[in-house]
Amino acid sequence: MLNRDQIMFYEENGYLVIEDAIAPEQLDALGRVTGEFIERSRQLSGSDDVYDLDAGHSAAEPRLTRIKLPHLLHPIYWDTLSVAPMTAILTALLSPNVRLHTSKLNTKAPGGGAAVEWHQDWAFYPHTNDDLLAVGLMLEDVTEENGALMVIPGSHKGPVLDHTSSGVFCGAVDPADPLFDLASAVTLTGKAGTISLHHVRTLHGSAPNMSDRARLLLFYECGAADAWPINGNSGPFTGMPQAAMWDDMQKRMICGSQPRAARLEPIPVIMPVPPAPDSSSIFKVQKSGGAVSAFCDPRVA
Ligand SMILES: O=C(O)CCC(=O)C(=O)O
Repeated sequence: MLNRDQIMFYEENGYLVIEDAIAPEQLDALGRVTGEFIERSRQLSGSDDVYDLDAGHSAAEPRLTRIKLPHLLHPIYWDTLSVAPMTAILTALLSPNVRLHTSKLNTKAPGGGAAVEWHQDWAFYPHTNDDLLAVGLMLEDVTEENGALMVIPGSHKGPVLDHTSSGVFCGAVDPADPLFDLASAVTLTGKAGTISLHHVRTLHGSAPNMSDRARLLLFYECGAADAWPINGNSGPFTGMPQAAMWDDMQKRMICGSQPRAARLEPIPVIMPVPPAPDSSSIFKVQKSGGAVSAFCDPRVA
């Protein structure tokens, strides 16, 4: 599925975009199931284990930032990930043994749906090596106007930037950080069915959705299975007893098997502590942690 040039592009730049990555019928089915989940959110007045609500959500006008862990909510989300061509792409970029770290469906609502401030996923969940990435499957067309994902090419080879505000982990970099080079950002747009891939250390963020169309991006965050999470990170295994963690790791295998050996690489690690007051989603971490917005920061021209 991936040719040598695509693999080299990913290794050099820390991201890649692939058009028509899934079959049109699969895309239609995903759209239908996702629409049903959004419909059900009308009954809610607060966020819960499934939905993260955006400001202004109501029964008349559902406004969500996220549907959490979709792979646990409906088989279609796991089935999309665990077959070719996804498996071929993941094994080409990561390892024959690939484990799902987490999934999320970011449903940026029309008319101002929340920005995701610039960050590195690595700042949230460092592992023993950094062969991890996020797949973003576009369920609708993504354009400059509806809050496309943006990345800083090559930043996966650079430092882990400071993700704190007033001494608390806020899950976002300060837009005024001299190590943050916003001018080199690239916007990842595409038709529905396109996927983007970004390395776990690649700096990325996205603006509010100022269009009249939802931006539905289904993220699968995956890694080489010999990348073991470092205790104290904010990943899915936090607080799990050892046996439950081992069991859960098997359930998350997309291809291959879970090795006992951890591969250690000499790479920068900064732990995401002390945690923000609300760690229930990146939106809540950034808000409650006091992140400075790159999208309306008066210090950034
Ligand atoms: O939805 C987006 O635009 C980015 C999401 C993201 O980076 C995250 O949830 O970690």
